[in-house]
Amino acid sequence: MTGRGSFFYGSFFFLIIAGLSACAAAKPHTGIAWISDHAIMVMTIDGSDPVTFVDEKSDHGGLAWSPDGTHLSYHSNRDGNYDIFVRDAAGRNGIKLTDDPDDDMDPTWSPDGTKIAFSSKRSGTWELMVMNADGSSVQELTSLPGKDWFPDWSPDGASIVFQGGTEGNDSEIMIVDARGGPATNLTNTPSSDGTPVWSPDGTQIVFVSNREGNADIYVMNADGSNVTRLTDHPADDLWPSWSPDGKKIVFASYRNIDNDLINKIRDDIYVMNADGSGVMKLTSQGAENTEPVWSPLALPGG
Ligand SMILES: [Ca+2]
Ligand SMILES: [Ca+2]
Ligand SMILES: [Ca+2]
Repeated sequence: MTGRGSFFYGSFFFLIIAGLSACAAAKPHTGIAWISDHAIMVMTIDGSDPVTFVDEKSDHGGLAWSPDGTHLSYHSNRDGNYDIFVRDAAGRNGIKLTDDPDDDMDPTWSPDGTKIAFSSKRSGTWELMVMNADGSSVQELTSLPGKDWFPDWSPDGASIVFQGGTEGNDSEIMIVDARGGPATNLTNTPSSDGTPVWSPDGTQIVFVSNREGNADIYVMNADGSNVTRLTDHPADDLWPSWSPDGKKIVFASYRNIDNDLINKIRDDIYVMNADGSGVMKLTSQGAENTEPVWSPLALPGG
C-alpha cells in the first residue's frame, strides 16, 4: 500500500510539474509580431525563435501591441467579415472586440491603453472609429469622402495619424485630433503615401510612398516637413514599425538581400537603423512575411 500511495503521490506531483511547465511555455512574447501567410507569428528582435501566435486559417492583419506590451490586437475575418480581436501577449484569452456585419480593421491603442481607434466601413465609406479597449462605446472620429485607413495614435495621446484624403486621392498622410474635428493633410502629393507610424518620441512619422517610382520608406517631422527617404531599392518596401527606443525600424520588403534580386513571390521582414543604414533580413520561413510590429517591451540593446 505504501508503494501504491507513493506511486499515486508521485504521479500527482508529476502532473503538477507538467502543468507548471505548460504555464511556463505560455510566457508572454516581447519581440516582433508579424503576419506569416495567414498566421500571426512572434520572433525575437534578431529573427530567432519564431512561434505561432494565432493560426485560425483566416486572414489576419492590423497588428498593434498595447502600450504596456501585455496584449496584441489585430483584425481577422474568421467569422465571415473583418472584426477587431485582442489576445494577451502569450497568445491566450482571445476576445472579439467588434461584432459589426461590416468590416472593422487596423486597431491602434491610445497611449494610456484605455481606447482603441480603428478603420470601419460600417458607415458607408471607410472612417476612423474610437472605442473603449473592451469594445464598448464606439464613436465615429472622421467623416471624410475618401477611405480612412491605418490609424496610429500619437505617443502624447492628442492626435491620430492615418492614411486618407479626398475621394480620388485617399493616399495622403492625414492627422486628426483624437477627439475629432477637421483633418490636416501632411503630404499633398499626387503619389500614394500610406501606413504612417509615429516615432516613439512623437517628433517624426515614418510612412511608405511611391513618389520616386516604387514603394520606399520615408520619414518626416510630425508637421510634414523635412521628408527624408530611408530606403532606395527597386523592390517594394512596406509596413515600417519603430523599435521602442526609436533607433531601429523593422519593415517588410520584396528585396532579396542574399542575391540583391527582387523576390516577386513573397516578401520578408527586415530591420534597419532609423537613418536607413545597416539593413538586415530577419525571416526566411518560405512564406509571405509582412506587417511587422515591434513590442514596446523588446529593447534593441547593444
Ligand atoms: Ca465586422
Ligand atoms: Ca472616409
Ligand atoms: Ca523600394
